[in-house]
Amino acid sequence: MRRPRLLRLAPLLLAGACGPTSPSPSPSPSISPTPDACASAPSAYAKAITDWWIPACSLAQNIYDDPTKALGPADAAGSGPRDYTGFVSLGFGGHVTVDLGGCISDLPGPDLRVYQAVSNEPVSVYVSLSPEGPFTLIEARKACGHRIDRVKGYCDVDLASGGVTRARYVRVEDGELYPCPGDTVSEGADLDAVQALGVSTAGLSDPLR
Ligand SMILES: [Ca+2]
Ligand SMILES: [Ca+2]
Repeated sequence: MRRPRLLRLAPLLLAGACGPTSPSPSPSPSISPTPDACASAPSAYAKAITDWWIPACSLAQNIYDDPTKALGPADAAGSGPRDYTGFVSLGFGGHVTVDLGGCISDLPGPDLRVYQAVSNEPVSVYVSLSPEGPFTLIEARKACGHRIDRVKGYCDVDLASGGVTRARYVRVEDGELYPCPGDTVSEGADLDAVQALGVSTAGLSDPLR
């Protein structure tokens, strides 16, 4: 513990040695050893993929393998089995982890909406303040598919279910556990989008970045 403390003091000592004619630097936020995951405001929808994993068996079967389909507002559409658009099939126990771009806080009621397309396949949801985790489970194998239209569906989850007060990274994991290889080209839950419910969508004419 002693060495890091001395290192943090070093810039202050150097600044003091510069003499009165040197412009005094404003306090630097870089004194903190780790960036603040909550420094920026969150987006209403997932804005980046930080991690994903789909088992090789499912990747060999599935034709909806692009994790970036989970970014932005829900847009799943088309018709099955081969002409859907807008989602990623997670495969047997696979997952996609998204970055909201800033932290959300636990508010009364649900805090996240997971858009899961086509049917009512279950999902597990984990959250973290770091892309490397640790991730906290807030929903386990929740049936997910309140219908919006013939393809789009969703379910809501609450940070409080996992005892979490703040989160930035959201991992959505397949909870269907459809055996692989199966008889489908969309094994596992079909992830369309992740929405932070407490964040206004009013500015969405501005792109999500
Ligand atoms: Ca809540
Ligand atoms: Ca989508």
